Amino acid sequence: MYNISIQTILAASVLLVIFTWIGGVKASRLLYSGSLEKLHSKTRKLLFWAWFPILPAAAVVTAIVWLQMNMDPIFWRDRVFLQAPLVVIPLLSIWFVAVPKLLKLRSLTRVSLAESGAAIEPAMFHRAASPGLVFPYQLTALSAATSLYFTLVPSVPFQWMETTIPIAILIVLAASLWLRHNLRAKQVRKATNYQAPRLLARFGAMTGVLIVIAGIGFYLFNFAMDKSVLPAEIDMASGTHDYGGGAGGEHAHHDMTAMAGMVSVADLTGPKEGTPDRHFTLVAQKKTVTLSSGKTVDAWTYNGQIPGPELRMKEGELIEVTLTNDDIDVGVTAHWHGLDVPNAEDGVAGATQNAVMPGETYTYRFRAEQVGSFWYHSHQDSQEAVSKGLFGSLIVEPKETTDTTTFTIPFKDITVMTHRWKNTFAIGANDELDRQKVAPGTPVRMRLINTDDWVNQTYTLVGTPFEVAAIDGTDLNKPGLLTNTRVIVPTGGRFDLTFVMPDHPVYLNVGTNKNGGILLSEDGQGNVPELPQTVPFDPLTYGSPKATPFDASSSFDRDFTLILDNKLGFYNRNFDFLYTLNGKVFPDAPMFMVKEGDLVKTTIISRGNVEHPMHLHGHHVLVLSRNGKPSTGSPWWSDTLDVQPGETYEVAFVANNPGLWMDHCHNLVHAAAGMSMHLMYEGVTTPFSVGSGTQNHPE
Ligand SMILES: [Cu+2]
Repeated sequence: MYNISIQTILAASVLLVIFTWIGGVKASRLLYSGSLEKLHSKTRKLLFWAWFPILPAAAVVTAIVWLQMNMDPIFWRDRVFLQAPLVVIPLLSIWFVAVPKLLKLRSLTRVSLAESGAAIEPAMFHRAASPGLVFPYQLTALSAATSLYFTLVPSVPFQWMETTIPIAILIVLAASLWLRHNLRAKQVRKATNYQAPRLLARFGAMTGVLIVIAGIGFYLFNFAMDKSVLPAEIDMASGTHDYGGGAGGEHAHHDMTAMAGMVSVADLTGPKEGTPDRHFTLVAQKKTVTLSSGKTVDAWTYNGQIPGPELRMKEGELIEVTLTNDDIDVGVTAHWHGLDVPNAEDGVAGATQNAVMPGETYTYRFRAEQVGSFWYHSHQDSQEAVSKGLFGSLIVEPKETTDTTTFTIPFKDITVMTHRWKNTFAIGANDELDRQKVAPGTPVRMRLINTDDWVNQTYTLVGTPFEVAAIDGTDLNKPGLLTNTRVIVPTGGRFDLTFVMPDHPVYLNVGTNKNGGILLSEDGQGNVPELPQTVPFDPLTYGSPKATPFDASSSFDRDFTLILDNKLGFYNRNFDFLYTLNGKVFPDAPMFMVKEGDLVKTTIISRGNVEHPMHLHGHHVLVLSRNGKPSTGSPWWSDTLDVQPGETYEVAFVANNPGLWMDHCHNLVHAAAGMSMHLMYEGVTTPFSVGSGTQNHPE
């Protein structure tokens, strides 16, 4: 409903501008009617253009009222106090100032027509040129255009300049029009025998005005475009600091100025000493890979395969990964998505390391401390790299091979890594129905990993009740049995489903194609079943509560607000709808500042019109509430939290992993368009930088 409201405001605002503009032009031309008959019929048409804009205006106002009645002030404050007056007040001036004058003129022309059918009398010219008749129509159009501007470029959080400049332009333009109409009215009154200017003269004057407006517009357009160019080099440790409210915020500034005890990101490494328990080699290379159907994909791969090799490890093991770049010209890294490793091992080009260029090698060392389903991908040019195949799954098994109280061997572990290769959907490298043999009675764990870009993937498990055992690599407490439930995984997110294989086929359907999925059966045969009606899975109330290190009633050291929104504008010379973080895009987006040990709360509010799976590196956040409703099920820890339009999430985490951590939308196309910010620990510096003058382009 939120989305319908904001789309209504947008669409109706566009219509309002068009309708009022037509009204304004017609009002101004009334004077040039030529004959009494024409003048009379034009007054009728103009009455119609007083009525017509009421429809879109009413739609805008209704949508704003709905927002005001159902949502928090952050969703409607600007719309109620800025946009609604811009739409309503000028419209009232049409009705209370212009229309009475118009009616008077209409009755005069009617009488005149009935009596003589003669030419227009001077008194009628005076009335047709009256600023009180013409100006309200044109003011309404200008005002509607300003309201539309605020719809496209909202000033939220409130920015003084961003609000006053458009209003000032509106006032200047309105004042010019008012002066022009007064001048014109005076000329008409002075002339004893008024003659409308010739069409050519009017056309010339109008062209002149348009050229001036276009010139100013062109200048502003270019100015904004040039201003949006990203600097050649950006140090991610610099930026707009946001210290959050809360207890820790006050002293924060002083700590920053104390330069003692500064630590470089490059020194925040995993264990440097010790023989690794497990060593992996990843070689990034271009390769044409064949999917199961025989279709080929020109891919960027780790080790020549898509997805890259599954990295399986056990809890507590010391892991060493050697990454070599063969021939990926833009460079590569390996980021362990969801695994909270030390900062220097996080694999973000420009933040925690330099991109690994062709011929170079980089070694990561970390201890696998969390059990669960993760994935890794390149965080250099990540939108292109991930879409082309530089990713793989990363699974951390518990220390014991199996939990004997729950599972009896053998245990079937299926990684379901879904990805769209251009127009071909595949699970792993399988783009056909994937049939797998599973003996009845076998415990099954399906690890759903959505590696796509801007696709909230839907997974429907048919043929058995199941549990959602884990989200984002964290087990849920006492998950209940589910049936006829679809699980929607945001891009970058992971959900683990568990069940015991029954004596009949089980089918995991992915997406909207009925035959896209995995069919499990005893003999590898069987038919794809009909898909039932389903309800979406909701983690907010699922499972049972369990004690957590902190909760909604804790006292927080930092309290941040993060508003996600859309804005029409430039990003690095590209004109587009930008996805903003507190009204800004990288590198102007705020940097959340914390101190080690802080308990941090963040309220994420999405005013925009599309979903944003927000991914915080190096930490897992605990969901406290959604839309004011507290989380009442199992503790819900997330590293990739999908925030839908109109939603508000309160999340919290402990700042226990010092460094410089990316916090971005995992719809990588959004991140690449600037929806990227970072969490910064006080006292941390980075020797790395990003920008066109460097080799590092993390998004
Ligand atoms: Cu996004």
